[in-house]
Amino acid sequence: MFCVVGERINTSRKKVQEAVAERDAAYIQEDVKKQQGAGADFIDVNAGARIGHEMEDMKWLLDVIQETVTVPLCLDSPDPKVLEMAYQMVKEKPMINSISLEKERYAAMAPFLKGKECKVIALCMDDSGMPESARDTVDRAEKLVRKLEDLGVKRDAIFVDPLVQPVGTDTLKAVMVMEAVKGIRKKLPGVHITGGLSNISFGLPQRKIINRTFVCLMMSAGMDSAIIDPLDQAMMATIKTTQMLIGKDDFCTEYLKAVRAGEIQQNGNADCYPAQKHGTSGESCFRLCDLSH
Ligand code: THG
Repeated sequence: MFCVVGERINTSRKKVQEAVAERDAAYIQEDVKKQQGAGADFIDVNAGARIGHEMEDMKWLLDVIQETVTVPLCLDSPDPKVLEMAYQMVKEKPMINSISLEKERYAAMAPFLKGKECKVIALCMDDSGMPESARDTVDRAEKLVRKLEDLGVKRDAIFVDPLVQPVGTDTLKAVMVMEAVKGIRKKLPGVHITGGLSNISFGLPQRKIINRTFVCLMMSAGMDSAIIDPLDQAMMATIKTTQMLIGKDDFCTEYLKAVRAGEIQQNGNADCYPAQKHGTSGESCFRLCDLSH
């Protein structure tokens, strides 16, 4: 089954940052209810953007979220102390986001992961930075999985993140990460592959089209999880449809279920089309479309 990690509770998003600063619990609770309803398997929680407040912001968010939803959480922080605190607070077994090959981070995270049963995202990042080739990414993934298995983490609990880089800065970046996913799938059977997808479109216009198309390609390469906005219905529809097309939806059951629930509509899920055709809604979209005339 494809694993959707809902990305919306992140203080790098302006509205979330404001809600956290003002301790507006209702805003956060409304959001996570919607993410759970839309089919998020995990909800990512990242409180990193208000420098100096991460610990208290994370605590507050975890309390507020767990009052409302039961979906397990993906604890997103580079700080092992924040992760340890958060781990103690969660009611459901979480996903830890993340560990990497960076020496300091790895050394601090290793004792934390020992003996715990949670899922963990393993970033293909080391002290030299982002991977520079598909081969480099796969080598890093192999190293990470070997080290995590030595700590006692089960392969099925490891979610490798090959790190998506913008195609706008180097047109081969998408091909590179797809080749990396294929390599990881081949060399490390049984591991999960995830990642934030929206980086691919950074700096380019009409980003959602790029992100949706990219998710198909990545799933076809072997990605089986993604950190995305589950309220983006077109993205969710694309993921379900792709699962079917790559042979992972027996009897097309999940696809048909989503169609019956009104979640997959061939025109209704696109952002621009209905507003342009009927001119009834979507003001910003309308303006963009007008520019081309
Ligand atoms: N890998 C892992 N974890 C991650 C990432 C990753 N966590 C954070 C990030 N990347 C994924 N999460 C988000 C959350 C929100 C947004 C994008 C990625 C987002 N971005 C808006 C945009 O791009 O246009 C701008 C923010 C806003 O709305 O103000 O919403 O790669 N393991």
